Amino acid sequence: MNFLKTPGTLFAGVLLLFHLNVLGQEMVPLDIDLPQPMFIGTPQDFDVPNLEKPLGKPRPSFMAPEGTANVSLNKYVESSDNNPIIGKIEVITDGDKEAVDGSFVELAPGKQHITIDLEKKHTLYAIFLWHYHLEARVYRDVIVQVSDDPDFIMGVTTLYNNDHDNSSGMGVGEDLHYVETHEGKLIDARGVEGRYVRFYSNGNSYDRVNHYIEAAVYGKPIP
Ligand SMILES: [Ca+2]
Ligand SMILES: [Ca+2]
Repeated sequence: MNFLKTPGTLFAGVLLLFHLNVLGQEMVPLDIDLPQPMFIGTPQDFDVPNLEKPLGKPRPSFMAPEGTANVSLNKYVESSDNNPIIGKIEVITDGDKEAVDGSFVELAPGKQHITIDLEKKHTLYAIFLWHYHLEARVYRDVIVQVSDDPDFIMGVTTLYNNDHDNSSGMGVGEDLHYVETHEGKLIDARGVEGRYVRFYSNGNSYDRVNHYIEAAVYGKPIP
């Protein structure tokens, strides 16, 4: 019997490769609870360059090492706007991702940032981000960084940057603009290590203010 011609054996082999990464850690699907969708479909009629095409189906599960968890839940968040227009900074890590009144914080117009303190250094695998999904919007200059420095001067890794024209002055980003949906934005954290995660934005396709419903950082503490 020829092994390679047995579909079952081939399938098992592919599955095994899929579940083991190069370090031999078992990889498992990172399934997260999604909030209620507030609109159907993903409109694309935005006057925004480099806009990501909608997938047209639910996002596939993200694979992460076994034991990866939401390490930002209820962690302290600092903001460049200490006196939000609407809501409280704490909603960003309270676990509630629904797009309803009271579940979001609205920050001042222009470039603003928030920083989550994970309290210790972690290995990070994925970040899920919901700015606002009550209606379809595109947030501008979304930049996500990780560092051990609370001031983000030393040792900064940029995981995402869609500021294609450098209007936020942090360097040109090659990542795509995207329409906010209930699925949130998934950012691959690529196993980067750090204690602080910072998120920038610079207004959105509807107005100049900035919103956050939830930011969930998935990783493992470094022993
Ligand atoms: Ca929340
Ligand atoms: Ca820009």
